[in-house]
Amino acid sequence: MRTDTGQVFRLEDYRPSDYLIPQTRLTVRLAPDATTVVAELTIERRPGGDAAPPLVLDGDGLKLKRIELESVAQPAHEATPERLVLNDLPATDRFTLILETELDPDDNKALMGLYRSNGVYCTQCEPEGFRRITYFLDRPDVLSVYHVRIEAPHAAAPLLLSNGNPVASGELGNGWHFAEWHDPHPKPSYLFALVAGDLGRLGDSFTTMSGREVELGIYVEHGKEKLAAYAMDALKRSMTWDEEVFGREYDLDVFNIVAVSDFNMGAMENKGLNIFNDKYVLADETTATDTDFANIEAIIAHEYFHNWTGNRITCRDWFQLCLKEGLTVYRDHEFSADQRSRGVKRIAEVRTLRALQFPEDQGPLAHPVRPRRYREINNFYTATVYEKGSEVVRMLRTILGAAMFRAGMDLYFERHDGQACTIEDFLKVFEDVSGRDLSQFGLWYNQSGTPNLTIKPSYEAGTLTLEIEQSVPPTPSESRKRAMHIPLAFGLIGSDGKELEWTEVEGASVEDGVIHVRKRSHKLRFHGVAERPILSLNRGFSAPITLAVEQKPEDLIFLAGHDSDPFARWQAFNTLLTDSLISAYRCVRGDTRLRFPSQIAQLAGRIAADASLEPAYRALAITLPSETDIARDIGKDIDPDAIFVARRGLSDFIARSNHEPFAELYRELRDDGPFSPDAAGAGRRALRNVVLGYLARIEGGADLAGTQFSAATNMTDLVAALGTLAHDHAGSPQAEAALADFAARHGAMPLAMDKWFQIQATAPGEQALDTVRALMRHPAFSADNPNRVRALLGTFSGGNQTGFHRADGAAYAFFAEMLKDIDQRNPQLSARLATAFRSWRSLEPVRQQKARQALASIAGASDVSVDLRDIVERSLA
Ligand code: 0A1
Ligand code: ZN
Repeated sequence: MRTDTGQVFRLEDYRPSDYLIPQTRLTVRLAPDATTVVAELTIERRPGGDAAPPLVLDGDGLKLKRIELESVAQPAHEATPERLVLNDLPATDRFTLILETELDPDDNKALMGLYRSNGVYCTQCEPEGFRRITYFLDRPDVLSVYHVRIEAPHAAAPLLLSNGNPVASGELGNGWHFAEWHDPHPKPSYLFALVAGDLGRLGDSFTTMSGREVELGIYVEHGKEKLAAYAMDALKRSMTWDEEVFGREYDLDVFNIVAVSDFNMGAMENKGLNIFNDKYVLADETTATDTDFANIEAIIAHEYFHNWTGNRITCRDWFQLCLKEGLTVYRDHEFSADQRSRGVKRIAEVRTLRALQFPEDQGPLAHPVRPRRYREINNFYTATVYEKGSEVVRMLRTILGAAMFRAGMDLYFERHDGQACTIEDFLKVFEDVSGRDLSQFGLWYNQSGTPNLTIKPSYEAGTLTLEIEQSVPPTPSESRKRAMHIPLAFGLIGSDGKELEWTEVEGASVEDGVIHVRKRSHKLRFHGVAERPILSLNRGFSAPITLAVEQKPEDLIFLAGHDSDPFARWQAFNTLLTDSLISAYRCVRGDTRLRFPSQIAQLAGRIAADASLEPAYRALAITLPSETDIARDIGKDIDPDAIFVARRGLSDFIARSNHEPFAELYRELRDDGPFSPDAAGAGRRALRNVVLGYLARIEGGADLAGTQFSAATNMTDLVAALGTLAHDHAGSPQAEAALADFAARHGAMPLAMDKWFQIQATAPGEQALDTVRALMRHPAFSADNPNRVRALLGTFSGGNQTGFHRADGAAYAFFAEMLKDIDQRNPQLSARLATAFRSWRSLEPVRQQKARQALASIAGASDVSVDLRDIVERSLA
């Protein structure tokens, strides 16, 4: 484990490497605890570089067994596990360096570099894992053509895969065999991959737009091939979509995906050989929920889309991570929107952004979409880089319009194919095609914090005035902010629900339904507006900001029923719900009786039953803001127990007020037909299960959920029923029976058991801590497997407000101990889990104090990884 060296990396310190490695030949001889890697590197001096600089290659925990420089064995060198330095280099511009290293894949629990998962050898090299395999210029701007030879015993590893196209294979005697792969596309080391093992295969093929045949393979544990069918279908749809929407064709003869069960993230876009967390490949209706299906579709697409945005055009340095990630998330969002319902997808995206990115931007871990400094790059695979990064690309499209955006993307691919680029390169193509100056817009990449717009409307004699003030709150190391370019999509709605026109506008540029806010304050005047309009603002969530507008409840109710923009319509009702939850919270804290406006319950009932709306939309609309959403909107001095009481109060109120119609709807939505994971089927199940959640709060609810649990023929309905029982009827005979039954049925399927862990870890109340402690001893749990750890500890800390934030601080102390333990083996995992503390300063004082103590206990420990220390120290700063 690497502990802190105190080193900070800064964007302004970037300089190109002195050397290049145009060719890399690897021979990997696999053995569980003694794999040898022979790297034959063709090294060149960078043209125009310094005279004779030393060659300094990166390593991480490496053991050098042999070194040869231009056929000279043992040339003068200095090798440590972290570095290989050669001072005396041949005078020629190009020379060959041969290095042999020895690795212990079985001992690799950090899951970076070469490791074994369930007996399968696999690699993870992004961002800096290649240096755990061989010494290299392990940085994304060093592109190399790879030729890889893998040797392994046939019995243990009949399958030998790497990047590119297969070029040779054969037997070696003694039961060993080999395969060779050649990837003609120069790539950075982080995209290298190797897989070897005994796996089943689901095969297919795809004919590209220019008529080339591509062989597709998805590799999974034997016997699970059928569970990869949905992923394969999603892959083919992604390939077609990228051709149709972005004109991008696949560029190798094969495209392989391998599912492994131990993986730190979702998946990895290695060239021609994507490696996936099996959670995002394996699915059928009995093992996966509708959310799982949607995630699989999105992540398969995301990794595939990286082939152009990430692989063909990569990042110059890791500060530019958003160049590939934000853009690729934008592309996968658009793909899912086209495959499913655009309006519903947008609402779901915004909910995720608010749940994950807003707290980051509003807390101690805030950083710009393109950070300027880091201690540990692994800690910057964040919602800000990914999700806000995607929002920035979306705003660019809003500002330029669809056609200009596409022209810019075309130029990007044409101009930068084969290069390692920066955000400046990306913005420049759009400036060049449009002739616009995007320098103010570029602040979205460089300035952290969630901008806020305060809007004061007034109407008089045909003129609507909007006074708009923008502010960006101070964030760590950025106290003063500049005014941003915020594209605010809007509509003016008349009393008949139709859009109102205006004759003239002054005070800011307004184009195609978008106000371009560029200054700290604007006074906009719309003339010729026939009546006082109802304002629909930030339509489609055109900018990732917070809005403060005083809107009357009647206006919100009107918008919730009439806005033609599905996001704004959803937002209107969500604002009503949030407002009444916050008032209820204040009542709980002030010890006064809870009261809810009856209009809210009526409106919920009306939306739920409105057959003109998609079921998936209705489900989202009547889902109450989560406890974390409410906490975020309250902002400070948070008491999670009071939030829980308030939320439960509103839920009960809506349920009681709509008992009959909800029961009727629940019956109507029963799905008797064959299962389909498509958006329509998923939408119906979503609505029915939200309604179940309400009905479960009324008398007979446990029986209703118990009946659904017994009758369920798919995982979505099964976990919805189990969740309802375990959360709303904890300890009841129905809940106990269902939990036992689920474990008996799914005990052998770890991904299904994750749902069982998750549900119990998120059961509200203080006792959850004891439950989690006990479940850590369950045979299906493993503290080394990231999926298990996230299912139990991740959902407990991130999804159980009353359990994790119990007032005595016991859960914080427990969690800190768990983090220190996990950190010994997997620093990336411990660091990511530790972000659960990121909003600790917004808690009420007693909990704040306990959370600080827990963080301090980690900071004070001596053997903490650089990853975990970085998160903890930034959280405490
Ligand atoms: N590039 C991947 C994300 C990823 C990052 C790091 C990993 O290992 C620690 C794995 C995957 C993506 O965006 O999908
Ligand atoms: Zn990605």
